[in-house]
Amino acid sequence: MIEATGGIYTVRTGEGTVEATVRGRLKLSGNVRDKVVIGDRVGVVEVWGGGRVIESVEPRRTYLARRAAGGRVAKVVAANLDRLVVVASVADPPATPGVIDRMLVMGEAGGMDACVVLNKVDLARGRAVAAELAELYRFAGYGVVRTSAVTGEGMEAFREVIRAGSSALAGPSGVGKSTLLNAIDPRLELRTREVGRRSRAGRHTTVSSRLIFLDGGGVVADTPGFSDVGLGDVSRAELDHCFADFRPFLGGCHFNDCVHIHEPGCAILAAVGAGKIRRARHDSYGTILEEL
Ligand SMILES: Nc1nc2c(ncn2[C@@H]2O[C@H](COP(=O)(O)OP(=O)(O)OP(=O)(O)O)[C@@H](O)[C@H]2O)c(=O)[nH]1
Ligand SMILES: [Mg+2]
Ligand SMILES: [Zn+2]
Repeated sequence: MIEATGGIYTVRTGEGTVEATVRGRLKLSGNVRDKVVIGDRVGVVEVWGGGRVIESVEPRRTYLARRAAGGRVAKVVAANLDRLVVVASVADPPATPGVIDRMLVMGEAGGMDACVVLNKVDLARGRAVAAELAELYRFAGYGVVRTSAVTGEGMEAFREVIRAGSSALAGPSGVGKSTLLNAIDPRLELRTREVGRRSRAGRHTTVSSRLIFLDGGGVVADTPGFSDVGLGDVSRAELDHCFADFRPFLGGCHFNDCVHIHEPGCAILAAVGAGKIRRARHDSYGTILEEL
């Protein structure tokens, strides 16, 4: 399913795209709990009198789940995407590791590959800030691309990331997600913020969800509401697995149920002490753990 607007679902089939509705009870399987989202593999049947109905949803290989601001339950907004591209800007607004880390967790929790794009390196001190952040995330094991949609720096590398398979872009409002996508496929004409204009918090221009098939290859999910980084359905017990740099050390703790905050014999704390895990990453882990 590639687009959902007001109860009408667009589905890609062997013979092109068709529109369908969901009526009655959906046959759900595996990890699919409630509804059909973009990226879902669905079964469509023709019904008497014409028209098509989605009747089943296949288990999801990956999912992107988020929680609305103040909401309690996580909502899956896209399925079966290969990667989450975490976009941050080095200034205007300035990136913070805390925000980047939360989004990386969001990607890891849903089984997606995660990588980091540091945009707006053209701004003052931009290259220095980007170099520091790039070092931090490469050390943690993530791919990092540094870009400027203004000068074109890094755009070829960004295109390479997007060209393979399917991606979702996540990142605070104003970091340049739409601008970056427009730069690699001008046909898209995604709305971007006008210069000098502040976005009003809580307002999103995108109301429908869709998968965009890019000119140069690659598929990108366009989903509303990604300026908010409420984590999805990550459990306390799985949080440590969502930090790529923790994984080599997991299982080495003295206590089986170690949460890696102050337990004796903790392999994660030992790795932090030995400089194998950066303290900033462990700080983010602690902050997120407290919230879950
Ligand atoms: N200096 C500079 N400005 C940029 C760059 N990329 C984007 N911008 C500007 O940043 C502002 C926000 O860009 P958008 O693409 O609308 O940001 P977004 O991430 O899509 O924001 P939301 O849709 O609100 O989530 C716009 O004014 C862009 O022109 C860049 O590389 N350098
Ligand atoms: Mg945008
Ligand atoms: Zn531990």
